[in-house]
Amino acid sequence: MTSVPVPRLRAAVVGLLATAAALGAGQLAAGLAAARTSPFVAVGNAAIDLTPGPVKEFAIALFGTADKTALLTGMGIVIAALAVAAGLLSRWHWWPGAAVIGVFGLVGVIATVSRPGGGLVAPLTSLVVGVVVFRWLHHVAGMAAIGPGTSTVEVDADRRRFLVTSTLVVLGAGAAGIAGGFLQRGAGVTASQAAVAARIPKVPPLPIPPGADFVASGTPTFLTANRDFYRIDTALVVPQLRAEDWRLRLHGMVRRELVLTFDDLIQRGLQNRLITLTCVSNEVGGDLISTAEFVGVPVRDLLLEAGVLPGAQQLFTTSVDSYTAGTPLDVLLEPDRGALLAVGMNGEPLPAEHGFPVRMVVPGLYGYVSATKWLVDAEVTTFDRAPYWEQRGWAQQAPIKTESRIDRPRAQASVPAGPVTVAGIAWAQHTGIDRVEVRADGGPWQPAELATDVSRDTWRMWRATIDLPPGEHVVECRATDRTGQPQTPQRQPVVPDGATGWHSVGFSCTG
Ligand SMILES: Nc1nc2c(c(=O)[nH]1)N[C@H]1C(S)=C(S)[C@@H](COP(=O)(O)O)O[C@H]1N2
Ligand SMILES: [Mo]
Repeated sequence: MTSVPVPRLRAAVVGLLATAAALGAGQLAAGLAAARTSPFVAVGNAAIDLTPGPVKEFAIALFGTADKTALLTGMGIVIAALAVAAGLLSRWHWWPGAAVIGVFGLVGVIATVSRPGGGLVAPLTSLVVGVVVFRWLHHVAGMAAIGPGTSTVEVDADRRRFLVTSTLVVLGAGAAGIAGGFLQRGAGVTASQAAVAARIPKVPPLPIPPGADFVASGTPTFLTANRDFYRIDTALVVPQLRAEDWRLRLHGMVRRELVLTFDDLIQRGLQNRLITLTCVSNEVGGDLISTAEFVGVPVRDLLLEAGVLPGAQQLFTTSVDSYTAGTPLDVLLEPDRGALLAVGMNGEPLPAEHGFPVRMVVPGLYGYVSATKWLVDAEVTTFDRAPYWEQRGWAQQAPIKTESRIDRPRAQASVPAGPVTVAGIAWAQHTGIDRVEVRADGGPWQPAELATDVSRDTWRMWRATIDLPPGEHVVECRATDRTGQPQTPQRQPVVPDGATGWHSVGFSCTG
């Protein structure tokens, strides 16, 4: 206790540094305990889980795929503000600030313990370090009772002491945080991926016929490189799961429950499939769509091996970080659907971001009802059980809708008048694309040239040339699938089961 209050700036610094020390220590303890989540990340995940669906969609719409960065930044700001407040509350006594930090530490304990793989060690370390460092720094900050009569020598020595202590705390917290991050990342996944790469038999990759894309005219490449493949998930940090530690339990309404190791799984025989994956949150004209050659074990084979009991309706899959999805069993059991428990993507083991070591992929269904990454549990059950996004108002069944997108010209582009090349993609997974048409300025529709057909489960590129005079123009496109079903012009939002409408692009021609 000090007779003279700690100066405001110092008090704020005490709060900030004690909090930084708590977070750094928590990260290090999580790394040492091989926990899958640090307290900071666990609080972030809890925040995501507690956020109402509409707010989450708003955040995704606002920040796009940077939503996680936005959340972590937001959390950082809130935590820093609380830390400063804790410091300022403690200008006369150490305990109000320590209490704030303690309560916040308890929130961290609750959030971490309620996450799979969280553990108690890291958040408790955070709490204790936060309170102890606060008490200690507060003591150093208030050592010299600065008042009338304090000598300048004393003031100088005091200032130096506080500065040195603060610097030590900053360095310690930073080093602990960085070391903890390394320990968590180096949980052996890179080595495990190398081992998997050697164990995946070299199945000859499916040949992509020439002319499967119109890259020169502005479409994407037919296959999307793994690093460019769109990524959507609720995981704040990428789950680190080694193939050696992986187990899949296939259970529920089955005659015979299966528990498979990674080796058990791939011994059942791998198949290659070209699949275009699409996110239900893809807006008309959006880029949440990519194509890869997946290799894996047919889901149908595993279901037949386990023996699905009558009355079962969905396969309820769960990831190591508790994401859940429900896939209709009638789709998975179709003899030619080609749903896979994938272990590889474009000739490599799955990247960690895309579900290493095992994920599901189902041609023709949006990712949220089918493409569970870091898959560890599959329960054969009825539709009574609602998975993650269904609990938040999204549709239970979500076949991908026939859609098309214009990639060239880009919106607001300026191109020379005359013959203008319009190019893009169209998709109707598991049905296939039959026709794409384009028109300019509401004029007559004209057929586009289609790229070589590769598979009904993948996107199809198209291009057309339209003669345009100088001035402003709008082009539109529409696709028709192989059942003769045209893409609807009716605009629908992404909620609850995927956006529809024609994509249009405005640009200008210069004379
Ligand atoms: N574990 C887990 N799997 C998941 C998700 C998730 O949030 N967690 N999101 C799903 C959604 S909404 C989509 S669109 C696809 C995206 O897969 P990708 O990131 O490999 O493109 O993964 C699906 N699988
Ligand atoms: Mo998605």
